[in-house]
Amino acid sequence: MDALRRDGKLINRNSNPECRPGTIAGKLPPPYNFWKAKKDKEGKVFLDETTGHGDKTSITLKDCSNACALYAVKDIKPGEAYALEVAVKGRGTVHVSFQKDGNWMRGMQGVSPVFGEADAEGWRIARGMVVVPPNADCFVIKMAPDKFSGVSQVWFDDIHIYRLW
Ligand SMILES: [Ca+2]
Repeated sequence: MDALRRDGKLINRNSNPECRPGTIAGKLPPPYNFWKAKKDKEGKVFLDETTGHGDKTSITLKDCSNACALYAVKDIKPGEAYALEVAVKGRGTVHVSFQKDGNWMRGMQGVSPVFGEADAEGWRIARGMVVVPPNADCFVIKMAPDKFSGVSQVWFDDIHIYRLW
């Protein structure tokens, strides 16, 4: 993927892959969003301006029992393929699910990216490929702590989506 990026053959779809701050301090900047269960009273999802993958900003989830950060990739067509890269620090998970007209497509196979080795600061790169199934018009990247790890905080950064074809 690095070679394709150098050659300019990858078209980045994300307007804010580095998670630069938005206009409201601490809130997730566009195009990011989050979901949190009502019973998850302790959990916090916010922009961390002290930690990042090569910079000082990332999305973090702290003390979350049932929450995830979200990035919806819209205006996609069936048959298109996308490469996905996310830097993850801590025991975080990355999943992709599809939508049609704003509704989740049930029974649709999600995509779980594969993680590389951790760097000196504990960041791992998750990489995956998404092929848009029939009828889907949006896919949503869900970033969350691994529920079974007991981890208290995870970070996500450098969220790249590249159109392959
Ligand atoms: Ca960053």
